[in-house]
Formats: sequence, C-alpha cells, structure tokens
Amino acid sequence: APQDTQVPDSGLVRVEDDRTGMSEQSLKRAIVDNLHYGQGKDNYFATPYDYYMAIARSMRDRLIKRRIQTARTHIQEDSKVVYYLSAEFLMGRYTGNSLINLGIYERVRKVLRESGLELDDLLEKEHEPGLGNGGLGRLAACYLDSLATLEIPAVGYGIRYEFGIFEQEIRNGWQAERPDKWLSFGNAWEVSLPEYRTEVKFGGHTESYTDTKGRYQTNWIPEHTVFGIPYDTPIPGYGVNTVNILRLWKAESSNEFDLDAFNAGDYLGAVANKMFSENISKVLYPNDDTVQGKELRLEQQYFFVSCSLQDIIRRHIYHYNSLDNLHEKSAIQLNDTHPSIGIAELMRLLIDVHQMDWEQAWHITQNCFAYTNHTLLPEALERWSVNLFGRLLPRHLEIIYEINFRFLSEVRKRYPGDNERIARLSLIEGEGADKKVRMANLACVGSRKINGVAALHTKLLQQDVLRDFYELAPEKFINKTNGVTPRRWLLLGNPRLSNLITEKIGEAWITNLDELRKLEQFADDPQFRQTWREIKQANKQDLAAYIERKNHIQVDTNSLFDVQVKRLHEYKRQLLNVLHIITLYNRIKRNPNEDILPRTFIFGGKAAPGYFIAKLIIKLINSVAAVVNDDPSLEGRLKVAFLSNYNVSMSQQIYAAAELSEQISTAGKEASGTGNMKFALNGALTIGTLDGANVEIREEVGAENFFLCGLTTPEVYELKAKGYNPQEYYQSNSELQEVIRLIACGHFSDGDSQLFRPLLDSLLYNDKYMLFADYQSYIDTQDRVSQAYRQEDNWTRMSILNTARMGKFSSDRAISEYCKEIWHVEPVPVEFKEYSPEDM
Ligand code: NBY
Repeated sequence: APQDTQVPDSGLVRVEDDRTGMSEQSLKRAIVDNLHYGQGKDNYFATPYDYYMAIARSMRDRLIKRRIQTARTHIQEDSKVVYYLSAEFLMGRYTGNSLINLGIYERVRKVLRESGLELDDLLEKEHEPGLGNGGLGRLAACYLDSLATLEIPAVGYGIRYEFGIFEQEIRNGWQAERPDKWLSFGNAWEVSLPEYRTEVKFGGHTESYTDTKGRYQTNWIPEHTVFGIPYDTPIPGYGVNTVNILRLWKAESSNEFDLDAFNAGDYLGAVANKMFSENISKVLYPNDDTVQGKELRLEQQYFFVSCSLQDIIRRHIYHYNSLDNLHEKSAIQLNDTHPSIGIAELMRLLIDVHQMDWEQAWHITQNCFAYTNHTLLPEALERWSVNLFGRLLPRHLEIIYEINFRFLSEVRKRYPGDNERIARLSLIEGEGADKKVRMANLACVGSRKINGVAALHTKLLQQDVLRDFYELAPEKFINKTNGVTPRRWLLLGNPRLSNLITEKIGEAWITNLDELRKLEQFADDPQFRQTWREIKQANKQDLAAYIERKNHIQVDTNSLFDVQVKRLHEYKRQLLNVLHIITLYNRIKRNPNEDILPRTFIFGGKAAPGYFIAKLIIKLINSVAAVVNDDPSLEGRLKVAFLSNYNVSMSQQIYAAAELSEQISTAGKEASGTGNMKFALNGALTIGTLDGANVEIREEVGAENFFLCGLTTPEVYELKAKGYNPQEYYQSNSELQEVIRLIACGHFSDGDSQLFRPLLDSLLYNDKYMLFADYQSYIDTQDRVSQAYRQEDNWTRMSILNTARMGKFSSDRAISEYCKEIWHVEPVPVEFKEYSPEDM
C-alpha cells in the first residue's frame, strides 16, 4: 500500500475536513465543493436548485461520517436494535431538519447570506418525500427522530415508492389528482446499496420432502422472484452523534429479459417479469382508514417485509453466527397490520430456510414482534381473501393455518364449547369461497405486546375491537399515547416562538419538553404576553401572504385563524365546520349589524381519490368560500380558504399561524390524532370532542383552557343503541334547518339543487357520524370561542398555558415508554472521532 497517506500530525496546524467540519469556513468550502463537484456548477451557472443540492449534500456528508461511527458502535456493543416496520414514512423535507439536528441552521444561514443567498428560500426547492397518507406515516417519522435523539439503535424499514401521495389540485372547486414525481430531479439524501439486494418470491406452489436427517421439510417453488434494492437515508438525532437509517426497498426485476420467451417470438412475455417486479414499488396507495383488497397492495406488503426480515437475519447471523438469540437482540414493531405478514414470514425463514423447529421459531417470533393498532373503524381492519392470499403466498397460508390450528387448540382448552368466541378469535373468517385472513388477529397472536395510540383508544380496543384477545391475554395490552417531535414541530416550524422560549427558559425544552412548564410563570406577564401575541401575528401575516399568493384571497390578519387541516374523512367532520360557517353567514344575512367576530376559516387535506363523499365535501368548502369571500355585505368578516395540496411542509407554516384548532371527530372514532398536539404546542387553542388524545390534551392544559363540545363516547354508543334519528335534531333546530335549506336550494352551487344532495341526504336520513346530534353543542362552543377571543389578554394567557403544558406530547416521551415497556432497549451513546488514516 502507498505510504504517503500517513501524514504525521504536527499538532500545530489543524485543518477541518470539508466533509465533517462545522466552522463557518468549512461549511462554506463544503457547499462550494458540492456545488462544483456534485452539481458541476459555479456561482455563475448555479440555479437555486443547485444551491439546494449543494447544501443537502454538505449535510449528508456530515451525517454519513456519524452514521459510520454509529453503526460501528452498535456492533461493538452488541446492542439490541429496534426495527420499525411501516408501509409509510411521511418524513417531510430532510435538509432543514438535518441543519436543525446538527445544530448549524443559523450558522449556515449566515454563511449563505454573506454570499447573497437566502437559506429558507433554497430549502423550499426540496421536493418533499410524501411516502405516506397522514397520521400513521407522520408518526413513524416523528418516532425515527426521537429514536435517534434518544440514542437508540434503530432502523426504519419501508418502501421506496416511486410515486408518493398524489399532488392535489383544485379545479373548479373539485379535487383533481396528479402523480407525485418526487424523484425526477434526483434525491440528494439517499444512498443505494445494491450489494445488499434481497430476493423475494411470489406465487407458485409448495412441495414437501424429507431431508437427509429425516426431518419433514417444505420447499416453496415460486412463480416469480423479485429483487429488493435498499436505499438508505440518514436519520440524525438532535444534539447527539447518533445517526440511524431509514432503509427503503425498491423493487427490481431479477431477470430483465426472458431470452427463451423472446426467441419464441413472445416479445411482451419476455418483459413480463420486469413489469411485474417494477410495479411493486411504483405507487403509494392513497387510502387512509379504508382498505382495498388489491393484490398489488399485498404484494407491496410482503415485498418490503420479506426484504426487511431477510436483512435483519443476514446482519444478525453475520454478528452472532446463530439465530437462537434473535429475539434478545431485535425488537420488531408493526406499524398497524400492514406489515403483519412478517409474523408468517419470520416463521417461514426460521423453519424452511434456517431449519429451526416450530416451537423454537414460534418462541422467537412471538418475542420479536409487537403491534400498534391505529384505528377503531371496522372498515379499516385488513382482511385478505384466502383465495388471493394462497395464490400469492402459498407457503404463508399453510403457516397461518398451522398457527391458527395450534392457537385455537389452546383457546378451546380455555373456553370449551364457546364456539362463537373461537370463531371470533380465529385467524380465518367465514366459510367456503369468501374466507378471509384476519391480519389483526394474526398480529395479536404473533406479538408480545399490543398497543393503542391514546388512552381512550386503548380502552376501546380492550372493550370492543380486540375484546376477545384482551380477555385471553390482558397482559399483552398497553397504551402508548402518541407524541410529536418538538424539533420539527416547534424548533424548525416556528423559529420566532422557539427563539422567545429559549430566551426565557433556555434550550433544554428541545430534548425535554416538560421544561415548557417554566413558561407558566410568564403567563400573567404583560410584556411577555405582548411579545407572544406579536409572534403569532407575524406568523399569521406570513400565512396570509401565502393564502393571497396561492388562493388570491385577502384575509384579515386581525381575524381569528380557525383551522382544520387533516385528511378529508366523514368521521373527522369537516362538514360540521362548514355548517358552522354557514350558520354565521346566515346570522349576518339576517342582521347585518350583528356583532360577529371576524374569522378566517382555513382548510387543508386530501381525499382518497375513490372517496366520492369526501371529494364532495371539498367541493362544498370551495363553493361556500366562493360565495362568502365575495359577498360585500359581510364586510370581510368571514373568509374561507381551502389550501390545496396540504403536506408536511405546508403544515409547518400553518401550525405556527393557527389560533383555533378544530378537533371535532365523532367521539370514539379518532384513534389519537397528532395534529391536535402540533397545534397546541404552537399556542393554538383547541375546540374539540372527547376523542382520541384530545382527552389527554384537555387533562394536561386544564378544562378551562380547552373548548369542549359534543357527545362523549358512551353517549354516542347509547344513542346508537337506542336508535339514532337525525330528524329529531333537525326538526327542532331552526338555525340548522336554515343552513341545510340554504345548501339544498343551490345557494352555493349556482342554483343547482342536486349537486350537494348526496351530502344532505346522508345527513338527513343516516348521519352515521352524528353531526346533527353535535350541531348545537358545537355552535354554542364556537360562540364561547368568539367571546373568549375578544378577551385578548386572557386568550393569550390560555395560549401560553397550552404551549407550556404540552410536555407529555413529545415523541421523546412516547419513545422512552416504548423502549422501557415494549422493546427493552437502552441508549447507546456514540462518540464522534475525526477521520484518521486508520479508518482504511
Ligand atoms: O394514525 C391515524 C389515525 O387515524 C390517527 O388517529 C392517529 O393519530 C394516527 C397515528 O397513530 N391513522 C392513519 O393515518 N391511517 C392511515 O394513514 C392508513 C393508511 C393506509 C391504510 C390504512 C390506514 N391502508 O389500509 O392502506
């Protein structure tokens, strides 16, 4: 080897490495270097996108060094590792977050300013990776941030969708979808590792044989095989050297071109395998909270789960040369049932590939997995037709039948003759042709722990959705109330407020959110209140400028910013919010001098493309906006803005500017909600039902600082049991009648009385989510909100107390609990060492 790499360190001159250095000089050199050699540009040719790429690459360089040392440390210490399996990771833009977590946001901003460049503008050039639908995918992202910050060895495993969640456009008030080509300008953040590509089988049949030791074995002869190529993105912790990874799998063909088929003149047949393979990681399914029993979806699930488990096993064997202790060194979390096929796949890998016996394999499997449930809606529970399942995964179906056989024998011993219970617990539902595999049952049987995502949700799982499993194994059930990362949702998203907070109480809150309690002492300080208000005002002005630019609506920044942003879904009741807007509109129309609080209603959210009613609600919001915003008799007191293509980046700006947070789902339907936490953290007050985590938010901030409305869960159940009739509420409420009649007569649809008929009919004759039952309570509470907003000082006080009392809802708290009570993992501190020739 050449000797000249060994430069003796004189101990006098220390020059920072361009790829790790943190001084202003090093950062500047790094960015210029990446601009030159990464983008092939200099300042004469460089576009803002080139600068963005150069900044991103400079940050990635800094993280890669730390990643290598993190990986080394985890191996040296024989650390137990958390594997977070999720079909969705809604990460938001990486670059701003990495600057924040490396602690050099301000420094880089200064360096760029010296060259006449504005960091915040450049960061907006990053195409947000939208690899998720909503709360579930975003929760996975917050948890990765906390895992790294808490120095827990962890890997996120998922799918590298070529197209993420669709881009939403509003055309003539309707939602239209465009494909999200997020990779078309390249992705500075990922590194591909083709050497770790992994083979996955699909279809075909199984054969039994007896091996040389006389053991009964099964061989799976597949119809197709596909390769999974891993792409890694570094996940930095805040203020620590730990950098974990998010490993996403891309599907590629294992035989590009079938020469035999080609030679036989079958050109399309020759590329069939390529098309099958590449389809698998092509596109994210855009449904949240409803399942589509599509074959491609099951292919996606099995594809990424099989790649991930093979990857876990490969690394484990390399390190320990045995799988006997797999469960002692790995904790595998199932983010909903989407990856729950992993339970059968791990059994298959241990038994068929690694020749373990059933009992040992089952012991290891049950002790590796834990399952998080995210929904109470029956239509969201995944059940695959046995037919389809057996065609795609014949070996897994056999294994599931075997798991079920053994499981039900135990159940029978415990509940002899209780056939109904046995039928409910079975992994297989129904008889004959339309038998289904119940993925939630598989997840429950194969996991050591089962958790809900808010206290109420966990209780309802135990009493309702998973009751039989709770009675069978109550010790498996545990609550883990969701949390959000304060790094993205306060420090990055609301710099003005973060600076004020840090000025007052220091920066410990960034990694210990309970510290925010120290703000309580300033809640009655007039000067502090004034500054608090000015910050909200400045954030509102930024959002108003955005609304003006995008929607061409001028909003009054002194009006109450009343915000509902989340996926469009009937149970989330955006329609109830609209009924309130029209109620206020009618009041002004009836009495133009009525003293109505000026409000700006802001909506954002995507509807699943096949969800007609949700799309009609978007059309209604935009139709009401068109009438209300242009009516001079309102004198600008009401404005409505639907912000198209709501995503993580947009939401950061919205939470910072919001004053009223709408969390009005029908009680017992929203598992937790996490937007509710982000709003309150940024000082918005909540109007909400006793649903999901709202219950706990209200407990923390105090009932006097929360606007409660609507039925409770027991009341909802009771009303349903005695036969809910929306007409009873409708007939006795003249203000409600006026609202419905105004929509019905075509007032918001150019006289078309049919357009919104489906919405009105569903309210008048069915009203599954009980909007009419909660209407009056909601309106009354909104009236109280208006009065409270006019007591400016007291509103500000409530706002400060909301932020001050959000400590519980940090994802650091949530993840610490998972670590202690589910995963049994400990922090592993990582030391940072400069490069040295010994690295080679
Ligand atoms: O998970 C959400 C819950 O609705 C929300 O209450 C909770 O706070 C959040 C985090 O725990 N669920 C959710 O976002 N679900 C999905 O996005 C989703 C996506 C796909 C499918 C089902 C649900 N699917 O079956 O394809």
